[in-house]
Amino acid sequence: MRLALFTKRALRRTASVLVAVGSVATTPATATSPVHGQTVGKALAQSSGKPAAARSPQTAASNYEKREEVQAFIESLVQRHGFDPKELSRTFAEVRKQPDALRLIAPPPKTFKRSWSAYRARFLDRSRIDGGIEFWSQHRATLERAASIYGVPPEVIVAIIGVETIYGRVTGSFPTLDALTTLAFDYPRRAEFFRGELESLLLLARDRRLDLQDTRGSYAGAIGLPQFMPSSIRNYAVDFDKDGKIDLRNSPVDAIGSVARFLAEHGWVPGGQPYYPTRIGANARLEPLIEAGIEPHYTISELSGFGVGVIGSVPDGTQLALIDLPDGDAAPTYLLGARNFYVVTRYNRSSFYATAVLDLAQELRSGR
Ligand SMILES: [Ca+2]
Repeated sequence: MRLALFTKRALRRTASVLVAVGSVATTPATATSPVHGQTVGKALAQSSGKPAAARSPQTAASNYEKREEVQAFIESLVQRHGFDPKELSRTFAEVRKQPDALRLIAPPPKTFKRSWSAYRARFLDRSRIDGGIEFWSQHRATLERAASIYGVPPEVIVAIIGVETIYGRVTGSFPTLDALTTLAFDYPRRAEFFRGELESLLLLARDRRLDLQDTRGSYAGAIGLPQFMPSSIRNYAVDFDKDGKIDLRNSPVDAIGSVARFLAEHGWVPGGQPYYPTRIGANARLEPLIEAGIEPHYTISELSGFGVGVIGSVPDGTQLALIDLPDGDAAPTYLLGARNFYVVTRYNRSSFYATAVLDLAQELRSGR
């Protein structure tokens, strides 16, 4: 499917264009509050290679600055952060609404059945495995430095960057300011979240001289190799190549350090096994465990009271959660998630996502 979404500005500034929109069938659309990785799967919609001239440019600005709620937002930024109101009005006057961002973020129909096996096949493919092994050897020293500082193993850092953007190959071509403004003011369901991210983007532009006109990424505002949202850039990104600026779009070294720091700050336990295979008894009571959520709170002996066991052994005192991975009409897959599984879900709040990242990490480690 071709997308006709190009503004003059977009045509001028980029040779990369939106091309085909892949199936969204396996995306973690039920994620409640994605921090990153909103692009997973859907990011594949954005690749490069077709001439921009083939698009119909949308020339008119969308007059966001005239809308009451945008004026209130500007006023609030002026009050709380001392922005110049005229400058912000000028910024919003340039914004072009992104209808494709609204289309891509829409949840799937209620009848849609999520499929773990389809999702897994998509992210554990040859290009991600081979690309990951190559990325790992290219950046071995950096990955080892990140592992020693933050305690996160190289394969997990590489796998996240692989699932997010195929090692930087697909980082998105939506103008970030336009995408976030569209979602902040034309997608009521998540308005609060996206207004927060828009605020973070404007603060990054002002305080760290991020070029708003030049910043592109996913339809949901995620940026660079690791697809960090603006608030995550402000809170967790690091200048890991020490060139004086944080650049997640062009510096794989900054991306590696930033992913490792993100996981460390969210409680990554060095050396901790992220999940364990489980044995489900014939009379197991799974519903209460699924209801309890994915944050690990049960010991293995508590789980056995529900008819749920582990295959192999688990260190004493390990807290676990039952993770269910629905698979269309087939039987779901279950596993027992420990702390590090939960930490990966802070990157993208989806058990499909976390399991794919961790399984890809395992493939990379054994494939080296
Ligand atoms: Ca840097």
